[in-house]
Amino acid sequence: MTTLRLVLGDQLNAAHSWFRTPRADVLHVMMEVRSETDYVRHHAQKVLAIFAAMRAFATALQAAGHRVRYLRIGDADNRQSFAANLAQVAAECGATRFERMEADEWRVERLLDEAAQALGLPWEVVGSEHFLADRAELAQRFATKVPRMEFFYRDMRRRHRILLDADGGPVGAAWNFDAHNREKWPGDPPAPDWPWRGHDRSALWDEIVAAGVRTLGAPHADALCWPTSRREARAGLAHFIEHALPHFGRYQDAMSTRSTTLFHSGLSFALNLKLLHPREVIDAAVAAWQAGKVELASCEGFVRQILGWREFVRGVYWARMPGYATGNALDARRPLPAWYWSGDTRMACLRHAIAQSLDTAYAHHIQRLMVTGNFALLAGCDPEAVDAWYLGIYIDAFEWVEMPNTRGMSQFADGGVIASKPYAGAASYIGKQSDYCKACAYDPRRRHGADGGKPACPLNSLYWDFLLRHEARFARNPRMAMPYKAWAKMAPAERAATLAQAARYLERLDTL
Ligand code: FAD
Ligand code: DLZ
Ligand code: SF4
Repeated sequence: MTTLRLVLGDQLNAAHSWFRTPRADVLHVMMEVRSETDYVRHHAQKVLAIFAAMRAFATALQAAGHRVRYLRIGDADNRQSFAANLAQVAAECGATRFERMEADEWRVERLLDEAAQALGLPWEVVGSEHFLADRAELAQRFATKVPRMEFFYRDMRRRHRILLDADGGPVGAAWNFDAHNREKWPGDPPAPDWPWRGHDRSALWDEIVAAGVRTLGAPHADALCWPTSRREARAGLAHFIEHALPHFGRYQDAMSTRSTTLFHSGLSFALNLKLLHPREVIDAAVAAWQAGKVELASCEGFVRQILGWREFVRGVYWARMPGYATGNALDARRPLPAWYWSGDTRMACLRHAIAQSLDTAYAHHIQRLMVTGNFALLAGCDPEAVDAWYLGIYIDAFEWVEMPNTRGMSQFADGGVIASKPYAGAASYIGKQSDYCKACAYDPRRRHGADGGKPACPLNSLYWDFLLRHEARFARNPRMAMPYKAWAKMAPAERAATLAQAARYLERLDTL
């Protein structure tokens, strides 16, 4: 009697009840497969880090006495898909039963159901024992109406008794300290060092290349590297709590050419692979506040991301898939400009955010939302292409979290399920939050023309063009009242010149 248990590349949860006691009648199977490396073009560092983490996890399981069958990407007997390898390994070991954890992606969930049926064995799906909200319950709660994240988050605080006072209200008498979290970073305090360094992955990279996997971006970054074991992830968490969390809240929305990561944690990869549990991350932040090491605004701002946004987008994903994947509420049809794959644009903000993403597989939230996402939104780029770009390029990109953030929050392609208004911004926003505009070939103050100096920042005219294109949808949204009023007050000649400028830029997006 042998039970075959599948462990996916993003299911590296050593604390899962499966791994409590080694069992001679259980064989765990893990596999590096072309079907997963190729369904979208991933960043080289993402493939490297996932495979390295999977290998380290398999080794740790074996050392703890568990039986593991591990298929490497270059193994001659690797049939390069979950279904084909499962059939092969089941036959090899005479499996009498198949078990797997819930997959986080809808696509993988469907194909594993089919694979299990094809095996013809009794089978069971168990939870991944990772998230704080129950997926089925959320899917039901969100099926007809998705609440605003804020209300979901308050509910999560109450349910999990996080940052509550003795009466069950929020500590500090407020649920939200966002108003404290919008500062530009002047360069001081200095951003802390990155906690992870120095993996030589060249041998693994050779294997990946020899197997024919096609990737994007740089395979090795001097600047950043990613945690591939629980030990490294824990060390990174401790480093973040001590060195970055004290300033996290204040500079959460800041962007700078002088620091890639500022005061962000870089923990999304470890969290999404399940090397870290969200509760332990939240508890570490709360403990730092309780010990007086960080202000409440920083602690709450960080907890909100994990207890709020991360769990919320997962709920939206599972409640709304598969339809969510085809949403295009703003009917955006343009291809993504070619420079999204090279960073070769004269717009300093986009050049910096894209070059950094290609180099490190990382950009922090505001870069993703208000630089690369904002441009694609304003220019009306097809959410299909935008999704594929985000899913490929970022180290932490798995569809359950990438898609609601991209299609929903950033591109408004879900028609407002996640965001109550589009995250659209012009140069004034970028200038307020970053030092990008100083080094730009474009003039952030101009809406159109050049007058012998720098040409007008493309975001300025594209911003108004976007608002006008979607006036019927957004003009009555109270959160959008200000810009529409400002447009109404603008002189007719100024409006015409702005829209004409936008049209000229839209005709040559690839050359901006
Ligand atoms: P920190 O700023 O240190 O935040 C702490 C943690 O909070 C993160 O590690 C992450 O787990 C969580 N978190 C923060 N914001 C969000 C959010 N909006 N949704 C879910 N979790 C959040 N996050 C991913 O994990 N994978 C993605 O593929 C992804 N794609 C995104 C695409 C777009 C267009 C946008 C706007 C955001 C996306 N995010 C994604 C959310 C967020 O940008 C990243 O989680 C964050 O930048 C990761 O860096 P960090 O660990 O340093 O985050
Ligand atoms: C993203 C990814 C990649 C690139 N490669 C593998 C792999 O070879 N084997 C594997 O088990 N998982 C991989 N993953 C993660 C999966 O594609 C998938 O995204 C998640 O398991 C579903 O949440
Ligand atoms: Fe970006 Fe415009 Fe500023 Fe240049 S001027 S960095 S394009 S916002």
